Amino acid sequence: MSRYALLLSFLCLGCGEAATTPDGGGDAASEPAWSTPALRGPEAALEDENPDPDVVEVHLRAELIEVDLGDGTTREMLGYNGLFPGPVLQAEVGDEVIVHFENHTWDETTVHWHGLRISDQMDGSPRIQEPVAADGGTFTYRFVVPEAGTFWYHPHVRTNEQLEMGLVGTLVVHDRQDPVFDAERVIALDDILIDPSTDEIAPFLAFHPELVHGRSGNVLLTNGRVSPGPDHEARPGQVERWRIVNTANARTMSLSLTGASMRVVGTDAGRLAEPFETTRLELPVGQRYDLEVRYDGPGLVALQSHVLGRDGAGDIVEMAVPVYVVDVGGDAVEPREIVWPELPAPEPRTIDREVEMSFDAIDDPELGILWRINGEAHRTEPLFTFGRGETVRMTLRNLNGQEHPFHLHGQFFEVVGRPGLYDTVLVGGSATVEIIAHLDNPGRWMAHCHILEHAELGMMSEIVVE
Ligand SMILES: [Cu+2]
Repeated sequence: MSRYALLLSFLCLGCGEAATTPDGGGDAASEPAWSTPALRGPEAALEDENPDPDVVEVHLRAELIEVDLGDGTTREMLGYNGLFPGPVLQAEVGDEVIVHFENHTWDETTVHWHGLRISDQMDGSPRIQEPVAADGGTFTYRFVVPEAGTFWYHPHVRTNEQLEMGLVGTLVVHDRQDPVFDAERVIALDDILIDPSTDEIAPFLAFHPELVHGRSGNVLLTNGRVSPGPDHEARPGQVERWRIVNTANARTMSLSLTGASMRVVGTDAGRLAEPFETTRLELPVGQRYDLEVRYDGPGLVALQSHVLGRDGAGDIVEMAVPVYVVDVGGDAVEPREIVWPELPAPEPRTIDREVEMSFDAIDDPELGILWRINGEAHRTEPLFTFGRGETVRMTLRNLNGQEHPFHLHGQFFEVVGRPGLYDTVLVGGSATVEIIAHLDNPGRWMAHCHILEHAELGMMSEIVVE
């Protein structure tokens, strides 16, 4: 099936069904008492079992679950603690987090804490951690969360399958210094590929386009549900913080907001020193943005995803599909300024070393399509070894036309020409992107494409920070 046919069927799925999407949060009694208002988003119901205020201790269980994506069909998927997406794990900067993980699926797995600069022993890399055995294996993850921001968690074994099947969750690290908003919302954007002939999740790596472009779903999901209606509410004058995560296998989300003004206040590594306004956000898989959304007046506010589809005349056009809708109404509240505390100026860094990574593919006569970094697929030896604290300019060269969201575990980097720090950056087709990595966290760190099919087919490497 062509990409456009897939999108067409997604559009039909999205508009034909009357989806009801519960707001996840909102029940004040079930939510932890954070300094910020209760988080509204996918099932913010992960109970902290430890009375120590500086320790967050939880149980996380990967298991087979029945899921209604909001299209009226129940499918067998995987979930954490019975949920797809999994529960929001919340902590504060400096907290110790203890996760008692149990694997009740049929496949071995790990949990990777995407974006956290923690020990490589706790990073979920199957090159370091023996994967947790199927059918009852356990592992305790234990780490201190070093900085505030919007992060997420997912497996790192057969990730293209396990994540698409439902093993994904978000992780919010709060900072008590941050201003208080009228609400915080976690918005996890995803897509899923449903085989129209079976109405089940389509087989993996079975079709050529999936090997080449990664797996593009035919159903857009927001917090695990299709086509959410205006089932979130707010009042004119209110200001909210939206934490947006792209958890798809491959699809870069192109986003806009109608009915309200937004400014970007945070990137992968947490808040920005200088927030900026924009009308369109490109959000590759793996990456996050924090938005400050201000409701200037009553009406519907919609976060829209721009996708290609066919119009009534059969022409391919870009369509803006609402993926998160807030109904703003009722009495207006007094407009107010959101004041962020001053961020300390970052230490100036000088570049210690320059390296290059090139991305390409070959069609191997025996193995088929292989995606490569510096001419090698499935590299097992470290690509580079650096000293702790080094600042390294990495030139990421894409030698083919398909895009690659490059992700480096355990570190943050600057993207030249852009504000903020990141752990994931989109390298467009035949494009070159320069990043300046701050290699402050020692360990062996995976460096790979976050299009999960590309990673599975070889675009996976490792660097060492001594
Ligand atoms: Cu890629």
